[in-house]
Amino acid sequence: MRSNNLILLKLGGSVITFKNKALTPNMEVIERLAREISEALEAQPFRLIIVHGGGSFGHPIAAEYGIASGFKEPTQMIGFSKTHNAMISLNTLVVEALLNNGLPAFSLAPSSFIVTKSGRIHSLHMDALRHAVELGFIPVLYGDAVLDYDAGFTILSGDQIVSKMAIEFKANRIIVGVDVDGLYTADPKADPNAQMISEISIDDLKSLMGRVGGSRFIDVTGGMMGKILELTVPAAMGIDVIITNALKPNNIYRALKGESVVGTRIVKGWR
Ligand code: IP8
Repeated sequence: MRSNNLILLKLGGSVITFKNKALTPNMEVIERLAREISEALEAQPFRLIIVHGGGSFGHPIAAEYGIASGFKEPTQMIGFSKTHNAMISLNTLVVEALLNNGLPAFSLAPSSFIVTKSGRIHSLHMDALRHAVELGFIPVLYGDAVLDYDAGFTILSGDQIVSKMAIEFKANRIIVGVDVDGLYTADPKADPNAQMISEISIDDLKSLMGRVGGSRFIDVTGGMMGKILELTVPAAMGIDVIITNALKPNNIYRALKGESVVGTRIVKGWR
């Protein structure tokens, strides 16, 4: 039963930053997306949790210090803190853009309420987040450097957070904003014959898995493949999942309003 009318919106790091330029936000896109979110909420109220990725803020620093593969030596600790801090900087830009559009955006650091075990969310304290959503805030979370029971620390992807939150809240819909039109039969940036898939079942997704490819730029959490893997769990529970190009104006606005957009829907059914 879904009565909370909640949408999980993931804004990919490749959308809100220039992935090939260290620590460079794409302010034009961040501001446009904030406007689209505000206009969609004005047209039709719904509850919303936003989760954004790391792009050129989180990933290069995490890679430099080997944060995703866990604690090996004390020299990494400064890298853990720098990664987390870079994510706070990016998060501040996203939150500010939302605030400037009159939206009650509320930043919550995943590393302060989540501890992972071997990279998977293990201990999760949802009280503040639940309360914030109930009151009508728009929590803005992000992929983060987190503490891990087995590895000491690791990188928790925004995609794992989105999936987990969608399951916890029994969300109506997950919208994943990326820098391509949707899922392709091969990596569209490398293969000109790659074809966009508008709807795919979980079973077909699994067979496609090996062909989708990672990311051209440093992506310590697995690029498009990692994203898909995470999304199969909520999709299997019947949560609507749509992957669309957030670099193209109005896709996020339309998807938030439940209108059809160019993109890939992941459906529960088997063919
Ligand atoms: O970009 C990872 O989140 P993602 C964030 O959603 C960091 O995979 C800190 C690298």
